[in-house]
Amino acid sequence: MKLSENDITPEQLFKQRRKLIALFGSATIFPFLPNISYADDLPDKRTTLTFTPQQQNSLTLTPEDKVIGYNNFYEFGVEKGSPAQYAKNFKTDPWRLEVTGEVEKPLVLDHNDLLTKFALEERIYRFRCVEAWSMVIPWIGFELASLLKMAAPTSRAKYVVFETLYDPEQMPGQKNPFFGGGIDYPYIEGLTIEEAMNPLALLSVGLYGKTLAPQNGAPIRLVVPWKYGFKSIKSIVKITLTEQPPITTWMKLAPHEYGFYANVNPQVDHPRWSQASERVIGAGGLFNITRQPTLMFNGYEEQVAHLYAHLDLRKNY
Ligand SMILES: Nc1nc2c(c(=O)[nH]1)N[C@H]1C(S)=C(S)[C@@H](COP(=O)(O)O)O[C@H]1N2
Ligand SMILES: [Mo]
Repeated sequence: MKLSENDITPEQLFKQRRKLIALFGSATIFPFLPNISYADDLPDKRTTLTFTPQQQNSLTLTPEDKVIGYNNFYEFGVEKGSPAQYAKNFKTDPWRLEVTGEVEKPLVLDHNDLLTKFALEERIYRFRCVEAWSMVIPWIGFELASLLKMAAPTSRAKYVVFETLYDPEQMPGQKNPFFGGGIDYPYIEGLTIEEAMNPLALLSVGLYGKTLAPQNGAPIRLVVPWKYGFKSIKSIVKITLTEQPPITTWMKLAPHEYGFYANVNPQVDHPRWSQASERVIGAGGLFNITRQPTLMFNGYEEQVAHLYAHLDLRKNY
């Protein structure tokens, strides 16, 4: 993964400038511009969701235009602005999500099921990318455990494996290995069954009150707030319960840099950079350089530390 110190891409800056130029009729009065929403440049197919809102907590939400404009979704290119641009026409309805493997009751959900089969609730979570930046996102979704229980895991189910859609015609990064960051697609992620059953593990179908934009992983993606962002796999088509551990995408690409667990841990650095602190996206004004200390398990230690009590987190990174 690339580590970028720039929150705003030249293309985004260009769009912001273009807007103000249109507004004020001069290119010279704003040589450099602060963060201004450009999200309304995008055709927007998102619809409003009905959900139980979360009680206000002390976290400051990342502005919506950052959440939908600064993305990692390598199927649509490796630059932070690429997913919003290249996923614009990504077809997410109809959709088919299959739950299979070590389950008593395999099941298939269609697009409508994703939004109606489970009561939707809001979860305001910290989100920490392994590249050392962070956001706070008001997700909407339901607990992964609810879906897994519906499928009735067998006693042999030890892992839960997730797979993103494979469709090179729609995903330019799958068609062209240079555009897609050299990843062997489809994108695969996994959790232990204990992790998957933890109440914090969320299947998200929306954020900021609306269905997901394609660049955020529409129509359904995983959110595991105590782990690095790459575990939170997008646009899921298949969930397989297995006895054996999966070989996940980033592990396969660079095993000494990205492990299976990928728990947020300020004490275990990435081989190429420190994980002790993080850049807060959307904060810090003009140059967006606000940093804050990274928290153990991204601030969710109380809820998840017991899952790893017997593990050496330096070895099991
Ligand atoms: N299929 C797929 N899922 C993915 C990725 C990806 O490239 N492909 N990137 C991951 C990474 S590295 C991060 S940080 C998050 C970003 O989620 P966001 O763009 O919604 O903030 O998605 C994760 N899920
Ligand atoms: Mo990430």
